[in-house]
Formats: sequence, structure tokens, C-alpha cells
Amino acid sequence: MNQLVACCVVGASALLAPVASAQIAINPDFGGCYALRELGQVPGVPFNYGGIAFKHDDPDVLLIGGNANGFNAAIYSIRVTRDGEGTINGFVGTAAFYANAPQIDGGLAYGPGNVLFFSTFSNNTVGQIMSGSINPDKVTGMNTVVQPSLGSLQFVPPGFPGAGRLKVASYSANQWADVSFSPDGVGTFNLGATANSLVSLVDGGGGIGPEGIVYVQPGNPGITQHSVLISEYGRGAVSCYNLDAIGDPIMATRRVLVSNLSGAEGGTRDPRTGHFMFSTFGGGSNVVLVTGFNINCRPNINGDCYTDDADFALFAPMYNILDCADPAMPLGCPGDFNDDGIVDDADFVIFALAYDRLICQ
Ligand SMILES: [Ca+2]
Ligand SMILES: [Ca+2]
Ligand SMILES: [Ca+2]
Repeated sequence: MNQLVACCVVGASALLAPVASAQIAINPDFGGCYALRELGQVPGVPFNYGGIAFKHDDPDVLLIGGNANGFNAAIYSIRVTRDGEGTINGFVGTAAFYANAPQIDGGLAYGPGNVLFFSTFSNNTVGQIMSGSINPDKVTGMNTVVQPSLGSLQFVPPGFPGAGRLKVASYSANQWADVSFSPDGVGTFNLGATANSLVSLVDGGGGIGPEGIVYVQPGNPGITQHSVLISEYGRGAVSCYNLDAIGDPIMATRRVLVSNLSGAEGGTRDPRTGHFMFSTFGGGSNVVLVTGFNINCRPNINGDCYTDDADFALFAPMYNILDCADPAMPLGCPGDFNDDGIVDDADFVIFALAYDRLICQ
């Protein structure tokens, strides 16, 4: 029976080939180092898919929103499988219920204290689920921060401009905001009532329709500055943006990374490899992995696929200058791999390890 269904679904797609022939594509301007691996549907997670994140205490367990945007939406958990190189290549069994998350949309991310934050659509709230809870412990309306409705959220990871800050994005209004938060004394957090910054995610092509938000560091192929990937539902794309000093995207730096998507939704990174993973919303709800992203290739200064002699030629002068504050230091001090403000032996050790590994995929 399953085979028959598979047969006929494929057959229908084939008939539509002239219309549906547009394939998911990766922009070659990023150097040809990235590849797509469609992981398909997650067994047991009801359509539509929402935000995704890896469990804070298990890098092989994916959390994913199901029935996204519905009142009966929930977060499900499923264990991933990996090939011999550690790249995710599938799922184990059927997903289990993890926690209720009514109207979850594209944002799902851990904050301080391993509190799981999620964004909701179309009621424009942020929910918080404490470790061990199966229901939201706190829900905060965001109408005074951004116009309805979220959309997405993410915390800026360590080592990035604005590290630790909370960002939210309104899907409907194409607004990105920085939001303050502080402990409320019972394990969750009070959110700021107004935006600390407000970025318009609109350009000549209109609004992007933001969903997933994923930060990626320099050294990833084609990326030479701290950047953020945004799943753009409104554009059928995932794009890469340079960051400003507090970790907000700079709209004018938008570069499409993945195109021809239907319903780009939540995004996260595999904590083991750094690979980028995103979900898609709609009848074809799906999980897609983009290999080539990495977590330990900061020394790939020129942003190609390797850490090699060309990068050493860029690193050596910075090592000689030493201080990132020196006017002679290249912009952004890209040789300071451990972000301590100087380029010294500690950075050289990091360089040598990456040089030995060579490949940044
Ligand atoms: Ca959505
Ligand atoms: Ca390189
Ligand atoms: Ca350093």
C-alpha cells in the first residue's frame, strides 16, 4: 500500500514536471561547497511543520513543531541517524509528543536556563516552556514590540555581535526587533514591552516573510563576516545577511543562498557538525539539510571550501599586528578566531588544527 502511494505521488509529480521542474537550488556564488540533502517528512509529526531546534541536552534529538499555527499545535521529538561522517541522514522510528505549543510558527529556540521559547502566528505571542513542562509556562503578547504577527525568534549565539540577545521577527509586517528579557523569579522571563531596534525586512522585491533565523560564523564557505540566515517564506528562499553591531541583519547585504523553495519555515544547526537544517510548511512539509556549514572552520578566512596556505597568507600579517584595535588590522579582525581581541598563539593553534583538517565542509 505504501509503495502504491509512493508510486502515484511520484507519478503525479512527473506529470506536472514542466511546471514543477524548478529544483531547490544553491547559489553558486557561495563557492560550490554546500549541498542539499532532503530528509523528507518526520514520521509522526502532523502537517504543517513549524520551528525546529535540537534538544539542549542531546545533539541527536530534533524538536519540531507540528500542526503549526493550529490551536492544537505541539512540539515533537525524534532521534536523528547519521552516516559514517556524522552527517544526518534520517530519523529513528516515529516522533514522540514533547510539549503543547499552541499556534507555534517558525521560531523555536532555547534561551537561558534551557527555557524553550517559541513564536506564534497569528496571535503574535512568544511562549516559554521550562525543562520538563508539557505546556507553556508563560505566554507574552508582542503587539507593542512588532506589528502582528510573528513569525520567528532566535537568541544570538556566543561569539557573535550581540551575543545573548533575543531577536523576534514579524512574518506579516516584515519587522525584525531586538527585545530585552529578564528573569521573572519563577524560572521564565519577562520580555521588554518595546523594541530596542527595529529593522524593516523589505526591499525592492517586497517583504521577505521571515520564518527561521540561524546565525552562521565567518569561515563557512562564501561567508567572511558574522551573518544570519533567514528562511524567507515570502520569497521561497533562504538568504544570508551580514550583521550589525548588535546582531541585527543589514537588509542591503541580502544574498540568496537557497532558492525555489515552497514554504521555507523553521531553521536550526546540527550541534555536532554545524550543518544548517530547515523545515518547510504546507502539504509537502519536509526537513532539508544543507551540508557544508561547519562549526570549526573560522580559520577559513577567505571563505572558500578549505583552510590552506591562502588563508595562512591572510593570517600571518594579522598575527604580526596582534591587537584587533590596531588601525592596521583588517576590518573585523578575522584572524581573532577565539574573539578575545588579539591575534596571538592561541589563534595560531586554532589555525593549525583547521589547516590539518583542510576541508571546511
Ligand atoms: Ca509560518
Ligand atoms: Ca580558505
Ligand atoms: Ca584571539
